[in-house]
Amino acid sequence: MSITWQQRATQADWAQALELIGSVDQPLLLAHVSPDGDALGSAMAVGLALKSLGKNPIVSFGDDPFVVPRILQFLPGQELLVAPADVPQHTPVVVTFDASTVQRLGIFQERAEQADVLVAVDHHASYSGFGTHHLVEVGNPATALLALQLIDQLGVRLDQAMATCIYAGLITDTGSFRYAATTPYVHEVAARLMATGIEHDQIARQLYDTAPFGYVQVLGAALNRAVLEADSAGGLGLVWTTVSVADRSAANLGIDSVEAVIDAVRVAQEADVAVVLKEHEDRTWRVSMRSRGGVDVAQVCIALGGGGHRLAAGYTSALDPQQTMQHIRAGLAAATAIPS
Ligand SMILES: [Mn+2]
Repeated sequence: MSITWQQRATQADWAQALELIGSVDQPLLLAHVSPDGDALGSAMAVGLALKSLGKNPIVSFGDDPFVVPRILQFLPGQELLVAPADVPQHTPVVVTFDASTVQRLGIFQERAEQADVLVAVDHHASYSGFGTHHLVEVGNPATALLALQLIDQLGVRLDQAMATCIYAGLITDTGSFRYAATTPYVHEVAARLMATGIEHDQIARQLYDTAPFGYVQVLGAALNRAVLEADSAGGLGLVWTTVSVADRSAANLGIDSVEAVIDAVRVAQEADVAVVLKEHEDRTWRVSMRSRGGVDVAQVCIALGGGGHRLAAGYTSALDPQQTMQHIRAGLAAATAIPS
């Protein structure tokens, strides 16, 4: 069973959120753990906008150790980042970006649960409803588009730095304008962002086309041991592989550096569903799941404690890869079963 957030942010929701964010000098802007371009780009863009209004926003995310993923270190606004341990004890207004559940805030979870004002900005079908205020639009292609709306409503003139952050979010969540989420509006926004003078080619290169040689080797090993199960997922097919801590440590790669392995695995045309299990240093496995459209993988991942979108979802498994794959096969079989 999937949970769907039914409300769409109203004009009153926007007005109230703007007033609350505008009422403090130091709003705390949080991306989800292991932030991607959409989460950190959104938080950073809004941070830069608030900074331009003379405020002192803090941008953070609940990872320990606190390391900005390599591919996002080029984003403007890094000076706004504060490690969780150094974030002031009391920040009356917290805004979260691209987090569908409070668990996705990592070590900020408790603080978020206790916040007097927590504005959640999100677009996931699996958004849980957490927070005191919600700027949530399920089906919106990217949280970055909601962040842009926030910047516009704050009355801030969009500059190149903010536009770079928004663009990073937009291409992350639309697969560089390839996914079904890419609407005419997405292209209109992209044109507006480009008109600020952003270096869109460099942004794409940083996000997708730059990695240490060690990554090439880890990718090769992961692809080499990929398994195709044509009968899984109700006969729609499953392709899966693993990336262990041992793989990564040999190449000195953080877990954020192997996010793109799934994009190479999912090209196998015999499989509707692609899965990559990535071992974390804490010995749990981060599961990434993609579908070509035959299976709602958000439903499968939500049932296993995670979240995401219909065609891209994930969860964390405490089991070993063999047991994890058994659960995934069962989940996929249930998701593709034809009701009798
Ligand atoms: Mn997103």
